[in-house]
Amino acid sequence: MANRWKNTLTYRDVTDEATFMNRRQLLAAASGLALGSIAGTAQAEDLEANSWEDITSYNNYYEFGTSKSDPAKYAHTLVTSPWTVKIDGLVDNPGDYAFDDIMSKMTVEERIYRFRCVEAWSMVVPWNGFELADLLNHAGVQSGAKYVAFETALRPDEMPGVRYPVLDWPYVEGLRLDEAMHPLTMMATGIYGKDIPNQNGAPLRLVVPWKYGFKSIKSIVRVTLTDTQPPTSWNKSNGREYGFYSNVNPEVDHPRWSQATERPLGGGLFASRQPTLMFNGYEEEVSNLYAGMDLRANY
Ligand SMILES: Nc1nc2c(c(=O)[nH]1)N[C@H]1C(S)=C(S)[C@@H](COP(=O)(O)O)O[C@H]1N2
Ligand SMILES: [Mo]
Repeated sequence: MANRWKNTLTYRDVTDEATFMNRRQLLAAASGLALGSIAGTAQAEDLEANSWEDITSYNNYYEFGTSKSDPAKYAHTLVTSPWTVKIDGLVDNPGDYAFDDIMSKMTVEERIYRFRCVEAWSMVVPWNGFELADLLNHAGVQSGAKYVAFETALRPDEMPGVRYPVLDWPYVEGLRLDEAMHPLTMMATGIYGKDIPNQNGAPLRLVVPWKYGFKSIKSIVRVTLTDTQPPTSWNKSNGREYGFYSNVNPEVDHPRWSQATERPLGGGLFASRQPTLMFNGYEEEVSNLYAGMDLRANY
């Protein structure tokens, strides 16, 4: 079923948050379908998205500082246009891809996903973007490729946070090829039908909804297909606490805190915590990727 993951709404249908909600309700009523429609379990619950304000004012983007309010304050200095993504390694068509050219070839759709940070807060985001698989297929993945490595821009003049050695810059991440090709895995370029704000990773960032948020690397300038597992920033920084896989798992605690529950953003100071779901609620879609794997050893 080729279209199972596609939503009928694109960012072009959406002008603002209010219209978005109305369109969504209208279309749901008209089609008799729940329009979280994209991702199986998400659809069943008809997820309620967090507000634009929540999503764009409480961020992790350490290149702009380590407090949650820093990215919204400082990320405006990042120049995101023009933007080029180098795609290299084990691909048929390596090269420097202009962001605008990528966008002209990709199908932008909307995906309402749960997003769970390893720090145990969570939100629901209506992303706009395209499937990473489409971009990788466009570049032509060679048969020897087993992993995909990602790299964030490193621009000291535009990123005040990289003066501090909090992480080994540039921020890097990686996925196994089958994870990268999974239809839930997307490159996000918008939120609520608007261009993705700098603090959320403009002009394009990865979104892997069943993994802890730090896997979803922002402002990507390089995508490399490799045959070996690539290094990842948080694993390099503290390998005991942050593994390569980092699948959301309520049964495997972080060494310093429980992962069994989470604090939904926007609920206010006294909002109750909610239980964290296996693979962040995407178990049905992704558990087959890890069949037979010890998820405690491969944290
Ligand atoms: N380049 C880069 N990407 C990053 C981070 C970062 O510090 N730098 N933080 C990660 C973490 S820990 C999380 S939870 C998410 C936060 O995304 P958001 O700010 O859009 O909610 O981005 C991830 N991607
Ligand atoms: Mo995070």
